Amino acid sequence: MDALIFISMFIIVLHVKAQANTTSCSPISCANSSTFNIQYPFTLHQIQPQHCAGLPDFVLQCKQNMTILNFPSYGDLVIKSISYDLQKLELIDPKNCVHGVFLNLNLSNTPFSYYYVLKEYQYLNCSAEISSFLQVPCLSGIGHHVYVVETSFVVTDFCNHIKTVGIPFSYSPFLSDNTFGLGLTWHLANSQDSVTAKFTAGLFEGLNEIVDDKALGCIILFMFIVVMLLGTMKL
Ligand SMILES: *[C@@H]1O[C@H](CO)[C@@H](O)[C@H](O)[C@H]1NC(C)=O
Ligand SMILES: *[C@@H]1O[C@H](CO)[C@@H](O)[C@H](O)[C@H]1NC(C)=O
Ligand SMILES: *[C@@H]1O[C@H](CO)[C@@H](O)[C@H](O)[C@H]1NC(C)=O
Ligand SMILES: *[C@@H]1O[C@H](CO)[C@@H](O)[C@H](O)[C@H]1NC(C)=O
Ligand SMILES: CC(=O)N[C@H]1CO[C@H](CO)[C@@H](O)[C@@H]1O
Repeated sequence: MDALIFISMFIIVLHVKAQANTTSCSPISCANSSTFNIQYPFTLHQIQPQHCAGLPDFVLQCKQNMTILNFPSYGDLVIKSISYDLQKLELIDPKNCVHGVFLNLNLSNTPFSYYYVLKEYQYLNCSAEISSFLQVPCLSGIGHHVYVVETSFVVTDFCNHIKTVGIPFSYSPFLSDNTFGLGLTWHLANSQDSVTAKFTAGLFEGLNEIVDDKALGCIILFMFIVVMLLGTMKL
């Protein structure tokens, strides 16, 4: 019974502490001009206090006032907007090569997927130009020409098939516009998508903090002694 009282008081203290600290977890952004806030499940690397728990796959960075999401399979992408209602991210490729993103970005071990419906296309690397298609300028160079063609296209002798990938929207030359189609959505595991998960995350952060929080340690020790004393007085 006394243990129960002690544990309840302990949890109440933690809860109060966690709540006191939520003020410093208010949404923030990388630039004053930014039109969106960074909030759960996203979190800002090294800027927000540690206890402002986001999820590991959702850690963003600020670089030159830009909000950056890094993908190991591709590198940095710039976030243009986040819609928390639609669970939609609009991204821009800082290398200005959206086809490089479609070709290399591997979302399979991430909580992200393309927001738009995908259609498969093949990427070809050709040693000569194909006059009937527009090459992808950012992937082509002297002596090699990269094309995005329908999967039904029969690969000619002077072309290598690089990869067949699903890309958002129907292919059009306008895709060389680096903002087009780079929309992602995210999926949380059920356990991450609840108020309890957020509270539990906060609680664990709280527990970590207690280790270096002498004042709180004293309060808990005091509570413990009081509970013990109450216990002995009853005897
Ligand atoms: C953003 O605005 C706040 C006050 O409005 C100011 O204190 C801060 O320095 C600004 N930050 C930048 C990066 O301009
Ligand atoms: C970031 O924004 C602030 C004002 O909002 C500006 O003074 C500063 O030059 C910007 N930095 C970069 C790297 O663009
Ligand atoms: C993406 O990565 C996973 C493993 O991380 C791999 O199994 C899969 O083949 C990759 N997909 C592509 C299209 O490279
Ligand atoms: C296309 O081929 C050239 C040379 O054959 C190579 O340097 C280049 O990296 C290839 N591009 C892609 C996207 O595979
Ligand atoms: C009011 C309060 O408890 N603030 C604390 C929030 O957390 C930081 C550590 O991340 C403490 O330093 C503050 O004292």
